[in-house]
Amino acid sequence: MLSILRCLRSFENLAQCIHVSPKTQKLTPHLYNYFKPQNRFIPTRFYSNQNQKITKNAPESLKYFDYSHISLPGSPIDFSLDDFIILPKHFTHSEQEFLLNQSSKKLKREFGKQVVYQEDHFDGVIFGYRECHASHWGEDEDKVMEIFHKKVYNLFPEITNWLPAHILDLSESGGIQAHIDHVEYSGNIVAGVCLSSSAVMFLRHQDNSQFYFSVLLEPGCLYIQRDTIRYKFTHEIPVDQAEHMFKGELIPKARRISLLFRNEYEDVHDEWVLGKI
Ligand SMILES: O=C(O)CCC(=O)C(=O)O
Repeated sequence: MLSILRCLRSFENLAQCIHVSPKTQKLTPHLYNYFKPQNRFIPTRFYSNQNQKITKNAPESLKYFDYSHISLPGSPIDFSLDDFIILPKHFTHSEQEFLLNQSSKKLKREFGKQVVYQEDHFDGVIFGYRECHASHWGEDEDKVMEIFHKKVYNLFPEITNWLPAHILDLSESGGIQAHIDHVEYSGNIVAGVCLSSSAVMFLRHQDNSQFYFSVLLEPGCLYIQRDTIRYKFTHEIPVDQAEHMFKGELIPKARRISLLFRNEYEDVHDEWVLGKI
């Protein structure tokens, strides 16, 4: 399974799979539900986008977004910034510690006691990392699943078909180059639990890399890429410490563990992505 994900991850390989014609693209009824205010499954106070209704809590969440490169004249308009969501401090300190501990144990069972990072992914997307799928969590499985349900799965009542969680351990010198997760490997949601250190993630429009926004992902946050951002924007975490600038501040880079949650691929996503309907 991992090798499938790996070989499909490269952005170059994806280029021909993710052609979306802005003229023909429409939201399927299924996906459209996410955009209807009454069906939003995350409280609106967490949203931030260009046409947002700012609620009293918005400045707190806006702290984590830098939109200064996203409103250029002539920029593409085939997306919604609502489709990248950050829930800061979503996990308590004890939940973070517990998940970190469980992830380290799982990585140890998978790779042995010695921590050896792979220098680069064979497709050249990830550097200085270890990763594995985690469908089983050993003796504390029930507690892990309880947290996943409470803090991740329950935010998406319509989704029942989750792939196994994926653990990514990036070393201090590691990073992830710009890519879009393979569109036929998983569905329209990619949710990430951030543990142990902060990172700056850049999201660039697939047709114009100068057209981007960045987000500050602090430990304890949950972030969600969905629909237009998941399909039309690449995401990256720079290898180079100097590039971890967020709103003029250098964010120190350290070892970081993330847990990634993806729903299964369905034809309905495919139709939307390929602009068939
Ligand atoms: O670690 C993260 O938050 C991002 C991981 C990622 O880009 C990926 O697994 O495709």
